[in-house]
Amino acid sequence: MSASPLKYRGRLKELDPEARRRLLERSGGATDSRVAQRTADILARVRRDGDRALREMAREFDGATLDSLEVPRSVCEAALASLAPEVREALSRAARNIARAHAAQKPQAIEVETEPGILVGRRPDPLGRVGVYAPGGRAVYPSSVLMGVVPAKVAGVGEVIVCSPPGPDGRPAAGVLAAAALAGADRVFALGGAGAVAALAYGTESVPRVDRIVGPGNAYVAAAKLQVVDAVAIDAPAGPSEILVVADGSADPEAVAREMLAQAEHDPDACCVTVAVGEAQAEAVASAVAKAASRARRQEIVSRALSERGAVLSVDSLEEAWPFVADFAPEHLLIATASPSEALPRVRNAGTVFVGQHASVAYGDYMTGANHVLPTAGLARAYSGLSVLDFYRWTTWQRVTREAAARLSDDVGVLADSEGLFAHAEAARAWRPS
Ligand code: HSO
Ligand code: ZN
Repeated sequence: MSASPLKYRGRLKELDPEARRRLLERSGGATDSRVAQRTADILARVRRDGDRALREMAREFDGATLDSLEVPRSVCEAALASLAPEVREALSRAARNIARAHAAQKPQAIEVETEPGILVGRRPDPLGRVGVYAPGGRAVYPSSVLMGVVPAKVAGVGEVIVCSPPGPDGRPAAGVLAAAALAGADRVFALGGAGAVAALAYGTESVPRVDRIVGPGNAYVAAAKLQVVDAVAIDAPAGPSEILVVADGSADPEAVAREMLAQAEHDPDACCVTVAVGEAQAEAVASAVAKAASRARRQEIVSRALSERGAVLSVDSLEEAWPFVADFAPEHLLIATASPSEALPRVRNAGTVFVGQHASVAYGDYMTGANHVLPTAGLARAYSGLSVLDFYRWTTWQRVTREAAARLSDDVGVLADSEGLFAHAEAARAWRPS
């Protein structure tokens, strides 16, 4: 039998504080001070030199000489046309399901009467222009382009711009271009890294500034997003992939192992953990993981992820698992128990939940219609996954009848006086009953 590829194997209760900290305090490296400094330099360069800086950076970082920063629509259409037919059809099916799920989540305008004659309302207005970032390199995922562009289009965003780093040929990956065309992106730019974020945040001669930037990226992209929040809205910071599986005795250890491997293959910094009821089941999962890891196609990435942060921990009962789920706040939670729907209400702080062992995370990554751009590093405590709501801002209002104004005047005058704001008091009292 092969040696355990896992960093931690034991009882959850007996996990030492250092190990627990390592599992719970994950981060994507965006706040690393060297990354932050280099990112700040890039942002300043793009602000100062605009397109010229972007061209220089394409040469420096991507080895690409760009004639034009923008990729013509015809090139994206051609990329879509030359996809293998089965890939194009599967991608279309994914886009359709994402559109359906997100259309059903569109927000509504509301108005409530807080007192007779006082009406407070709000209305969702689609953003004018958004940028969807799509990484290059190891994480070229056309599926992620759909996850950003389709909900934005469903929300009615005026203009959706995709940015993705060019290869040496000066163009982003063909799959990214194809997905952009399929999802209906309005414009595509061959721009990557912190430079792309700067261009979207501040605008350059050829890149228009946007109102919000979404989509995952490497540590530099994440750092850049955090540094431009005074100019533009961003999505939840997202780092390396994560999965937490909660398994009872009914789970097939091999199915659990497959799910661990599927997230581990994303990134050597991925964090993959199973909490299993009973030592015997934990042992069965650990050995299934070892077996699966030994024949993983993306061997190096998988082994590094599992040996740095992989864990299979046992609990005495399911009850013991839920507080750990809430503390861990995983990007993906898979509930592999006999009654997974009963467990769902017990879940706090998960980016997205897969209910039942056959609900493979891969289905959600590609096809169910749920969004796979999700908070990581425990941020699921407060942030939600990308949704149609990210593509609106709210306009609020208050309507006040003449009679209601008269009834507000005295109390508002009192509060304004008490804050020493006398012009406020005068404005309020002007509509006193005469
Ligand atoms: N699991 C990844 C998303 C993804 N999976 C893209 C396959 N392609 C992060 O949530
Ligand atoms: Zn995935």
